[in-house]
Amino acid sequence: MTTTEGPPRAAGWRWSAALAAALLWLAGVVLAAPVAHAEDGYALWLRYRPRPQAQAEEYRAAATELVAPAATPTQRATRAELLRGLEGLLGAAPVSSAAVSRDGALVVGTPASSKVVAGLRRELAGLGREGYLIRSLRVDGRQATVIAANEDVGVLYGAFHYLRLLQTGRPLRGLDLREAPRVQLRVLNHWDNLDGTVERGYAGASIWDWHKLPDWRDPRYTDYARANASIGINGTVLNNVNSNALVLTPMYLEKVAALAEVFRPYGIRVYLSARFSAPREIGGLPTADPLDPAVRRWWKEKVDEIYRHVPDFGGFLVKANSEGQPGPQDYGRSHADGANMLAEALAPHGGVVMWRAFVYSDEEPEDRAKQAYNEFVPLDGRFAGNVLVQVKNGAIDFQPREPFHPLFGAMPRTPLMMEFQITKEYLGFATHLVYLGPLFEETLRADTHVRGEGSTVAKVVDGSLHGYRLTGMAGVANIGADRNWSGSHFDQANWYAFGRLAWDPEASARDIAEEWARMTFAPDPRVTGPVVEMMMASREAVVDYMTPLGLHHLMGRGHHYGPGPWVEGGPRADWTSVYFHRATRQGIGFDRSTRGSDAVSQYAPPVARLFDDPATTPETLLLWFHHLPWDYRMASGRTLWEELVARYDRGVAQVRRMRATWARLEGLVDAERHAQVAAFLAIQEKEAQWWRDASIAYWQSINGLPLPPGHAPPPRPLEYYKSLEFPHAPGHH
Ligand code: BDP
Repeated sequence: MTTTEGPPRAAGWRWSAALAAALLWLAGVVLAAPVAHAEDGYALWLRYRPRPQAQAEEYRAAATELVAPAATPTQRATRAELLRGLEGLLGAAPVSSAAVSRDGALVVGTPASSKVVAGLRRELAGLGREGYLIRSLRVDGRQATVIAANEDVGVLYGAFHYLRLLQTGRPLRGLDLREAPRVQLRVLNHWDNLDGTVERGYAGASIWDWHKLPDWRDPRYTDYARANASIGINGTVLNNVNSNALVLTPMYLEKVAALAEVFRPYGIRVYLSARFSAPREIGGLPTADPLDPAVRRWWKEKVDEIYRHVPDFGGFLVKANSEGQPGPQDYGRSHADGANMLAEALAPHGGVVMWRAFVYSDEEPEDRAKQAYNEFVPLDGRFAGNVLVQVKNGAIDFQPREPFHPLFGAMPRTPLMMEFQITKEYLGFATHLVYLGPLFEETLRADTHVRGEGSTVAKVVDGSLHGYRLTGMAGVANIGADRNWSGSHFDQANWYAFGRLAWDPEASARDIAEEWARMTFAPDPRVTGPVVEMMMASREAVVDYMTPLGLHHLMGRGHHYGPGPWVEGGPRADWTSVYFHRATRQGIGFDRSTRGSDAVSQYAPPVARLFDDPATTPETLLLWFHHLPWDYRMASGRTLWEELVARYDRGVAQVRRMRATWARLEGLVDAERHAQVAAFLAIQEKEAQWWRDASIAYWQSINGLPLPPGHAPPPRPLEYYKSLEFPHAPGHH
């Protein structure tokens, strides 16, 4: 029996062993599957997913207990964030303790809230309200990590930095970090309307549910505040610059107060866009003249009323005498008169005015790029001490590429604030993967030369060049009610990069991308390597397929979706594409040299000289500053026309490469986010091709030139591209 039964038994054993092995393998696959959670993007870069076993153990040993005060709302928010983060990352939260009792204590606080930190008072000097230090040291003979700051909000920022170290897989030993923001006001500008729509918003409706406020405080507001605090953003303008005076009425002020209360523990102040004509619209006055005593009194009382609702109200953002908005010029007064009136009302409460320099007049025959400078430079030194002038990064309007705005460096006696646009109005909306870090960095590192070499825009903005008392940076938000906040997973990186650069305008866009990718996906080089490469190449790609070689403002009329280089006519010349590209049978480009509109002379002489000569103008800005013949010889040896075509094709090819790179990440990135990014990249490729084809078809209709060999002709006639209409494109109301 044994002998006869032997083999089958053995076979049976082998069979079940194989089955068991297969089951084990399957179980392994299932257990090792990267995510059981829904990865819908809601968590942003604060995902706090478990670290691999070995690292989690190392981290746990460095955070065995938490010694953290919980007496104030900010202290409680800090403590809650640390517990939430550590629990997520390490699988278990550290024990809470009133004092250091074991090795691996994490001690957080200010000199007022922590005895340990009180001992660090001297080291905290110079860090201000918001700075912090993170240090490994010994406390009562125990090994500890201390997050210390002068004020609670600094500790909160330090806690987020500490969590970032864990999220990005950095070591926790021998820490000695010291950080303080280089810019004071780091502010989001929401272009949100009271009816719930968002001007230039591509992430759904407004996150502010005005109708249900103040009684319903959506928990999302707290997550919004957490996300902002995690990157150092300390202010938010709730409503559109094209503003509605109703936001200043008591009913809305109660709603504003409710939001301010949610944000306060996170160090975020609330600001409002003020409509200049509010005294007439909601105040019953016959005028809004800033020099009229009744108008001044009205604003003073209004501001006092706002501060009764919101004691730490930040101040006003104002778009005046721009694109039809009311302003002081309606009464023959200057921008300084208007700003100073509001500043006077805000000053006793510590509020500021952020007065926008985005002005240009439809009656003005002058090059639109020159108008803000012409308007504001003569006012330098005439603004009250609590006014900042907020200047867009470039002189036209948030294009894929613009030279830095000539106002930077030109108003040494007026704090100039940077305004970037995070929402991608002119860069493909939410579906195009375009990382804006390189665009922001390019502007901030540009050298104005106003005080010799090294007078970068960053040094203007952080106040170090001219000794500004106030400093600020604003970002037009890309946040909406979409589950993933920004309309696409990768657009979250632009919110992130804005915050990090506002904190440190000299930070590197690549480092920020790396940090974001580690937190948002995983600190795994197989993922972050390709992701960062995609991100870093993406901005140049969009420039190439939309507006290469310094071309600008060629997007569809009004909504700015898709190509529209043929746009002409209508209410005003400087809202058309032909105004900006000036293409003829002979040549293309806007002559802003000394022989043309002379916009170059608004820059400091070394920069002006560079931009005045096509031979020394960077090719990336060539057609911004020069009108050149189609056969102009480029550095590559190609003619301008050949180069233009090559750039369009290079842009499309880059998007194809991004798609291929992303496809290879399947399985390394959770399926949910992978699928959406893949689908969006397919849209981007289709639209990049559309941009290229439509643009080339149009230029050929003007210059009559054949395509250089090796470049495919547009598949459709120009008339087809011109016939496309998008009456309900998002963001345009
Ligand atoms: C442009 C937008 C417009 C804004 C304006 C502004 O197209 O919707 O109102 O800028 O910044 O980019 O005021």
